[in-house]
Amino acid sequence: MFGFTDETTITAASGHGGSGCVSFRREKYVPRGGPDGGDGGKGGDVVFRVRRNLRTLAHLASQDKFFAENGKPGKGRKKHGSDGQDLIIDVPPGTIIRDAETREVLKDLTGEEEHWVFLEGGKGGKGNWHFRSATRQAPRYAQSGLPGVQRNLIIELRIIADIGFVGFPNAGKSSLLNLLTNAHSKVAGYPFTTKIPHLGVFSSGERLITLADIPGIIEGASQGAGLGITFLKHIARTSGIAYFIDMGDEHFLSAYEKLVNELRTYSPELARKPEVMIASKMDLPEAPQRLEQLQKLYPQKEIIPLSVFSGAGVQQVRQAFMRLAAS
Ligand SMILES: Nc1nc2c(ncn2[C@@H]2O[C@H](COP(=O)(O)OP(=O)(O)OP(=O)(O)O)[C@@H](O)[C@H]2O)c(=O)[nH]1
Ligand SMILES: [Mg+2]
Repeated sequence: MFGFTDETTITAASGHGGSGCVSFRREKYVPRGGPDGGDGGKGGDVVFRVRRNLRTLAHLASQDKFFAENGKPGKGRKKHGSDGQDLIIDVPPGTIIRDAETREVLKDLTGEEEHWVFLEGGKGGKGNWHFRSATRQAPRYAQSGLPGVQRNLIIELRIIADIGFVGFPNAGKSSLLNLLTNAHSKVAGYPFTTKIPHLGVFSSGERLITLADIPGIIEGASQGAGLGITFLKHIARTSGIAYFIDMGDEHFLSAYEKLVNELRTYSPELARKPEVMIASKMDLPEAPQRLEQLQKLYPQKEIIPLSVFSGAGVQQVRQAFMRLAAS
């Protein structure tokens, strides 16, 4: 999907335990030595590890089997077989692990550097020397290792950001993201320039504020029009929404209502989030008079006039984002 992988299906399995060994001591001058078969090693675990520097699941898309190593069998002279290596799957923050059949959420990995042991490897079997007794001095028996566990999983990414950008295509979302943050989201004077979500971060004192720029939304997006609603899930976990109203667009008065409607159809909760309206491209000649009309229509709403070109309003936008992020 446009080079942005936000869902992939995998099979994960922990390693089997190595089997215990049946062996007897063989030494010169000791013709019938006692049992000395060592234990099998433990199978490797399957571990999920959250990595901050990852932003997508693309690194998992080309592989569908993630199997940890099996434990090695025990050896003579009571030697343990070595444990199987763990299999570590790195994922970005915001990754949700689901059962592939039921879609049940098994884990929501939101934390940074979180380390979650998902499937434990099978225990190694005991070697035959454990089974010696007064009545049985030469046990020809050892335990086999316990099997590992296999699961089919859906790995899903729902980006975690403070503010989600919502607007029609071409409204100036990416331009603002690039201005406020270190991001390089492509900007161009045609619709649907942005095809995949982009994240950017700016700092306000101690706090880092993450902005999510998603592809433009059009009327009917919730029914699949344009790039559809595939990307709305990436702003589901934000503190607030910034609605961009393009003051160069003659339909500026109906834009907000249409955008909220699409969000509401997708998720009522999303449409109820704390919000700010950004009147973009205020440097255009027709903009000041249009802004008055917009303010008249929504007297109770906070509308911030912004021009990325002149820099007017940038400070107010930044402050509004900080406030929303804290809400
Ligand atoms: N006059 C004016 N034009 C602007 C301003 N901000 C952005 N633009 C222009 O508007 C066009 C679209 O900008 P983008 O930032 O790509 O818009 P977008 O909302 O990210 O668009 P999509 O990715 O297609 O949804 C570009 O030609 C920008 O140069 C502004 O403050 N004033
Ligand atoms: Mg864009």
